[in-house]
Amino acid sequence: MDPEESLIVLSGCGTSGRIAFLLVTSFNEMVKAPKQKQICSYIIAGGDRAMLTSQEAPEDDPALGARMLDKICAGKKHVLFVGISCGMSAPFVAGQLDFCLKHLDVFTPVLLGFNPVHMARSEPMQDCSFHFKDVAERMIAEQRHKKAFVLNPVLGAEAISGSSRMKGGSATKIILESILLAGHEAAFRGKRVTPECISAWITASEMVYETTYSHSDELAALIHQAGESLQMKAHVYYIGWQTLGIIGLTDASECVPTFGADFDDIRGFINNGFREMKNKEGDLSFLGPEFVIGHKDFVDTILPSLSQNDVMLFLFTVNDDLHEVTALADQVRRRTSNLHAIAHDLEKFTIPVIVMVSHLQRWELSTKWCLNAISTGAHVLKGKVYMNYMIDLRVTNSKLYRRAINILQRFTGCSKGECERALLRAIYSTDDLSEDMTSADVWKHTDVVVPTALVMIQCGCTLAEARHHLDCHPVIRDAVSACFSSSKTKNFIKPLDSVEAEP
Ligand code: F1P
Repeated sequence: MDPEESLIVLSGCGTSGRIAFLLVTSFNEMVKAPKQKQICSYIIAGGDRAMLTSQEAPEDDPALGARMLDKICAGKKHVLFVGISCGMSAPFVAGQLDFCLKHLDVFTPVLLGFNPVHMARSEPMQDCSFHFKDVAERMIAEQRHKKAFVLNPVLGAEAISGSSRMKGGSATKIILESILLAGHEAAFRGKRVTPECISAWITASEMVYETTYSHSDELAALIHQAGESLQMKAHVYYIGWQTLGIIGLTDASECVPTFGADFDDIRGFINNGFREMKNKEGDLSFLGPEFVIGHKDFVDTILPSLSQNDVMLFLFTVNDDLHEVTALADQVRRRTSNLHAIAHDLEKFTIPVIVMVSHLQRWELSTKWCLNAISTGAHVLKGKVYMNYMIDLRVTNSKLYRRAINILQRFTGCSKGECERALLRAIYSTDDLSEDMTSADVWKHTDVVVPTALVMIQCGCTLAEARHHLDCHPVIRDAVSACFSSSKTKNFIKPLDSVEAEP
């Protein structure tokens, strides 16, 4: 493969884009040769800032996806494009696949998702004559001629979890890593890659899974600690090294749109900050506090005010500079004893005869699973989840808007129209919706709109009453539960001036 003429591009939105970035970074590191152009590149909707903050509006724009792909492939003769959309739904990715299908002389498109094609999203897309399902079906048609490929094992828990960060990120990583590593073995080491090699990698991931969850007692203790911290309005800090630092940053940043968390409830830091990330756009720290990510930044800005209630979690492996790890741990210990570590060593993962698989990739996967469990469990303990639904999600694009309406319908049994109206009332902060308050511009909203709408519908109350009810119950789950139990008697919300504060 000549990097002057050829390129592999992995692209996705949100979690899928972050996994694309992680895979590309590791792969380029593995194959890097002096003065050689990189073989692999990533695209994330919203650009590099989307790696640390949720930038979900660009996901809705198929033309933007196509333009970004066209730009990074300029001058290339052969491009393997992998569009990742776990729910087979992101318009940004659909636009890219459509672009590839129109230029099959250059592009070999691959769609990776975890839905059957007949369940791909069929909602109209912004300024576009086709929808995601159309594109997926065209991909299937081209697959017959081996011009395109659809990888869609049906697994994961999007429908249950309401969030793709726990749905497809790990499977995306396992599948694409296997493909990239197989390609590497074949192209650079002259090895014959058999289906057995590939399934050995999948089996290896299963063993990582078993090893990780064999520590469920320790994990439960960490979840408990992190939950207590969040309930006390304290913080959880992940201090990671190398790609484990990226895993920490990713997990932390996803708590904001998934659980309605503040950006500093759970925060990640990585050694050497953006230099270690090696992202295309370089140092983004000028964008604001969410983008301040180096260990040194942690020491300068957080450590001086660290309290015993904050949980510190170090993420490292035997390959990291253990003197550096110890030195930082000593500094932290002077302020708190609430210090924990997920540390990987070789003994723990002795998986026989799988040549293709590097230890680091297994450690990344294991760390991802641990952190997903810790941050999710902590938010459950904080009351951000009601009957397994992450109801305090941010409504920041069309998919999440639909998801919010579905959640409202599920809990209230009301019609789609009623639920949409309540959501719009919460979004526009009004009880009187005007004709032109369509859904066109609603995604920018970030307040607790779903719980507010839920309370309004269930209790037949005004916006102000619903907000007051939520203010009286700082724990979202309690607010919603109270609403459901009291609404059996309907008028549970007293007039505003007679409501007493919660004890
Ligand atoms: C992409 C994504 C998710 C995010 C949210 C919005 O999903 O950005 O990562 O959590 O659900 O969509 P997908 O295209 O991979 O299904």
